[in-house]
Amino acid sequence: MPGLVDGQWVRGDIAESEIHGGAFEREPTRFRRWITPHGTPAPADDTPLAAEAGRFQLFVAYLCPWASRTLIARRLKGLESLIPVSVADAVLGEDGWTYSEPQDAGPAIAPVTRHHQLYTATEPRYTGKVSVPVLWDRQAGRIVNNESADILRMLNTAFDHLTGNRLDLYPVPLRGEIDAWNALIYERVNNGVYRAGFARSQASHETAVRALFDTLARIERHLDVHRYLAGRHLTEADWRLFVTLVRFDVAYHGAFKCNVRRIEDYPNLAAYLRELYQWPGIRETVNLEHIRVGYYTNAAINPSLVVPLGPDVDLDRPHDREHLPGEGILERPPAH
Ligand SMILES: N[C@@H](CCC(=O)N[C@@H](CS)C(=O)NCC(=O)O)C(=O)O
Repeated sequence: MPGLVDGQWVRGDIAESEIHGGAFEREPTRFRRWITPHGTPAPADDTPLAAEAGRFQLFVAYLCPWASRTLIARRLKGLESLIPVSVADAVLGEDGWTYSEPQDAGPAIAPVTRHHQLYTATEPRYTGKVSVPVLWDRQAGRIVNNESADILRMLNTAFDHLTGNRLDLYPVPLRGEIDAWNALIYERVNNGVYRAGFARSQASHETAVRALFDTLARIERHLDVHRYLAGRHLTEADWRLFVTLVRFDVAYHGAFKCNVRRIEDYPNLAAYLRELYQWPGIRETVNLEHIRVGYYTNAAINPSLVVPLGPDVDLDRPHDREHLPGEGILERPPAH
């Protein structure tokens, strides 16, 4: 594991339970409840909850690309004062994700120092992986959802009536393109680096690495003539790609052996990465030190736990992407 078995914490190799025949296969996510603007009149366990300021809390780790995309949505959608956030310590250790400062998680449970406490509070006999991000219901003392793709979608719309923010990361006219990019990028890039890094057989590693670099080459060509993945507008697909790109040279290139090329070696991808990093509010969601330390202290892939000092990356250099037409994030028309 490590993880919970029948509500008890069990130590072990990270990702061990997700290795099958030498290949890494991500465990499906378990808590998938939704928040919508008004919920449902008589909430049962599987019906949507109503959006409310201060009721929900995000638990994240800066290492984690999946958590990172929820932090980005929280920032872009202006939800910082409505959804408090708790950030785990940099290192995923024997106790899983931990919080050296006890985190207030609402009146229903005692302050949390171990991330798995959120899981057992929700389901006392929970068995499975204990992951970030978690979207937590402070009032009920339960996990709402621990699937970052769902959380991203919820934050895009559920709180708009409270914030007045109408930015749309998943606009209807672009959904076909966004879905196609998401499918390709999830499989070969976001999860591709994990399949490369956690592979226990040469063949699984090579398959993942080839698919990863073929896809990066394809995106590099696309970005030569398009400002963003879906063209002129920044969408969810870009932010889902960004979270892997920003970790790539610092962590995946070395720790996950994805070392055919660096992102820095692709002119368009490197410039695009800088543009997204420099987008207002985004660099504050990225902690390169946590990323470097976090990946290299994973004993399953780096038993010495020695953390390299480099590489130096400078994401603040000019991005020079203004020559391509781009209109930023689309706004949803005001509701009538
Ligand atoms: N499906 C989840 C995956 C989250 C995930 O795998 N998080 C990793 C960190 S990047 C984690 O917490 N792993 C804990 C472990 O493997 O024990 C999502 O996208 O939200």
